[in-house]
Amino acid sequence: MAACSNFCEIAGGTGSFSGKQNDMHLAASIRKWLFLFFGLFTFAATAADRPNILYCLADDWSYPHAGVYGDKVIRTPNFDKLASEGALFTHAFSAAPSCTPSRAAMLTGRAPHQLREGANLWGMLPKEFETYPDMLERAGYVVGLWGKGWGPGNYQAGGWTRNPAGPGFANFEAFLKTVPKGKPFCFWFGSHDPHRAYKKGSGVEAGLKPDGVQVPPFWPDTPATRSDILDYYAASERFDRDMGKYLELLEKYGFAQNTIVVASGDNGWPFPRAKANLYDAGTRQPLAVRWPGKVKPGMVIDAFVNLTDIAPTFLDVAGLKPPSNMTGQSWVPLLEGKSQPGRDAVFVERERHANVRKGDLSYPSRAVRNDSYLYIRNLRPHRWPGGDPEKYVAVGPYGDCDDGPTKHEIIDHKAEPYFFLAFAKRPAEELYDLKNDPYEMTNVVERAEYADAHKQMRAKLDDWMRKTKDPRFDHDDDRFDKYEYFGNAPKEQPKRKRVNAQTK
Ligand SMILES: [Ca+2]
Repeated sequence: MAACSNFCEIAGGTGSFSGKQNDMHLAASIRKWLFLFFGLFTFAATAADRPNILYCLADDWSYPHAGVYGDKVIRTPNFDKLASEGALFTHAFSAAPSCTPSRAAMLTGRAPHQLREGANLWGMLPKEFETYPDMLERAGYVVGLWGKGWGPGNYQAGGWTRNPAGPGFANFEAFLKTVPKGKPFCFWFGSHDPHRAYKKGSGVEAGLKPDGVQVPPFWPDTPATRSDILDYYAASERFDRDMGKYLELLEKYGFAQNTIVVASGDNGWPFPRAKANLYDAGTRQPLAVRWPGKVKPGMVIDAFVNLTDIAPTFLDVAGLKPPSNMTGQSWVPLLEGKSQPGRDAVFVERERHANVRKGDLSYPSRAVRNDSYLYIRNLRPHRWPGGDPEKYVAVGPYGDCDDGPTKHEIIDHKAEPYFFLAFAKRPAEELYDLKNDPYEMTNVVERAEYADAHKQMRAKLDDWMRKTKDPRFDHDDDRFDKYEYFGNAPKEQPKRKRVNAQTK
């Protein structure tokens, strides 16, 4: 029989054996064959149902700057709608308060300190670290990117022939037209907003009113600061409007019901004591996920999540098992309303941000944040946290902080306590009691009443650094200071060759 001969070939049978052993072998072969047949059938069924993935990523957008979080000034109707149709996260954090390592962590699902040169801004991502777009592409997804993907940095130096976030397209619609019928897609919308520079007064021009602005108490509350915040808000609103156009295109092409949409920023807002710092203003992120038919509309998820979870989440959504070397964890259980172990704290870190210290030095720090405390360990406390007071290479004095009116309000007038909080040298350890000090302004690490909390948080961080093989767990390991910086070269050094390095 033809069917039998096919079956026998698949089962590996030769027809030359007999008796009990033969029966057993035959039964095992049938099981193997049935497994193969139904296994393939199941895979084919799943493949057809695999959702599309759209990631809308803002650049330097902070929590809680969206209407849905209660901000009374900023207008973010699209993010708010996305959250109301899906899940809103209240405790999402980027892995690092800096574009390149934060994006590298999203793409690889691994903590920046595991990514060698990938831990630094303006570095490179070694090709050995696989990214989720590549893995999804191998599994049959069509992948694409618009705007800022992984970076800034030099992806060619890492061995890549395209941005690690995927191949670039002129726009989302052009990409959608290339997706063959029946194939799932995964797209990365990398907005350049609300990254600086801003047109001064653009917030007021956009109709935003300075009166309602909540100025964090670690900045001077002046008209210049308020105006600077409004300019940042106007740029954030532009991201929201652009995201709205993406959502409209999903509707237009009939993809809205079978696409999971995720929206977040990559690191905190570009202001003093915010971006490039491990305080919440540098790491805490807006995050909403819409997944029709899967996520209950209006869900609010208070569990602690890290954007390192992006890669394992997207793989899980696509029916793939995340590799065991990923430190991130899929959000799918949380999105299904289940609880998940390990969601009571996040770990954040920073290495070299801009090249702003003599000798190309980093300002290495690690931190653990839970509901009660933020504990930060500054591993080279004799260095300037915001960069040297004299310009070295990038931006200007204290150049880890992007240039802007709020920064000038502080450094031009040496305004206290703001200068101290943003730019002065910091102790080796910081501990903030978040219930009593939500803006993280009073370091209580040396107070006797916090001795137990200090000990517990320190042990948590030690455990994480040991478990994830953080090179800085060896206090003398300075490898992150020595990796090449692919941004502008210092004046006293010859210009390095830069290939297609991104500008932002
Ligand atoms: Ca950024």
